[in-house]
Amino acid sequence: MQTRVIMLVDLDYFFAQCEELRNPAFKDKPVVVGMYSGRTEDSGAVSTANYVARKYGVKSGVPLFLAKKRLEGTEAVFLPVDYAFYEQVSDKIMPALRGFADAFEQVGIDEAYLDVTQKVQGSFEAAAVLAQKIKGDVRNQHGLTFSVGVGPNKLVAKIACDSQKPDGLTVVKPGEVAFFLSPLPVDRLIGVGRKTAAKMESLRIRTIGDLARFDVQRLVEVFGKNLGVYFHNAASGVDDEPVQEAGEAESISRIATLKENTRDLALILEKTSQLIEDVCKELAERKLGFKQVGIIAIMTDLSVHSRSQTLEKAVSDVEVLRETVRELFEKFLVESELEIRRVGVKISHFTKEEVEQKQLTSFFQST
Ligand code: TTP
Ligand code: MG
Repeated sequence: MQTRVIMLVDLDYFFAQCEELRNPAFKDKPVVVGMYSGRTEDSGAVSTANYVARKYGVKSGVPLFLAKKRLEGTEAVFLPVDYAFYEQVSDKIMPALRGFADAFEQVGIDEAYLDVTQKVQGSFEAAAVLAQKIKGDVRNQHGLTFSVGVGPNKLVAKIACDSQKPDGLTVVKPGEVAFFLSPLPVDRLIGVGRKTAAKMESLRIRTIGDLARFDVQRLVEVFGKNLGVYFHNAASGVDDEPVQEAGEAESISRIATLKENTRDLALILEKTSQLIEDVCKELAERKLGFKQVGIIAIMTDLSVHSRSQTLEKAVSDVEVLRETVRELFEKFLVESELEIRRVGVKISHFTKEEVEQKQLTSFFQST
């Protein structure tokens, strides 16, 4: 199974770039988009600033009065946030990006992950070419620039993107991940904020490489099991989160790591039965029926596989779910060779009516 090719696209100085878009005369001037709190004329903070302004030390979070001071004597333009307009721009760009991906996940007004594995047939060279093409298209058709990171997973793609801005293109191939990550400061990892970084510093962990080499057991002692293991994996560039389509928000799913890597159906079903309980709890709370059942298998090489089955009619029955998950895994084990590391269960294609009907039936049965 081939490794994944994931892109993270992050539009450059987004709010300020949108302002330049509708007013090209701003382009060479410092542009500051501010969130004015309204107490005094200058109270509030910078939402974002273009790269001309950033040269003066003006960026997100800087108090507006300070930004004004730093930009004194320049032709700086200060503007209030016009979120509705930025959303309109975003709503044009995102569908354009989506067209280039096998799977697409928007993660903010100006950011999206693209899984392009199939599109580039697993080739990072082809992905670099594709990224250039997308850049050209978005520039020509929409007049905007973005930075893009390409990596074998979301974590690496994100850090790659942040490493070269604006208008950057950074490709990190699977074999280059350790080399790329290890010199970077630990706070470049999602989840390592100021406090955590300080704690790590006291353990002499400064770079991502330090963190990757640090004894996992001790990390678990200091940060707890979940975080400790997460930090260890993240520092090693390991991340198997799939790029999740927004439409799939209309689904309920749970993923968990198996106690050991395995191909043993009984062990797999033991884990999925816990997941199914969770899924059904949420299903009951939302009073839904489902018509499609899916399974997710993440293998030891971190490749992600999914299989699904559409039912003849919508149900809300836990036994049907159990049985379908069993069948799907039975089939999947025949088709796959590697051991499985994580498993997931997903239901979708919801209906409200079925449940209402069922509730009626059970009402009559119980009276
Ligand atoms: P970012 O993508 O973090 O920043 P950016 O697009 O302005 O700059 P970059 O070139 O580094 O990508 O955030 C997207 C938008 O979110 C940004 O344009 C404005 C808004 N934002 C805030 O309002 N406050 C903040 O503190 C940050 C970080 C962003
Ligand atoms: Mg941005």
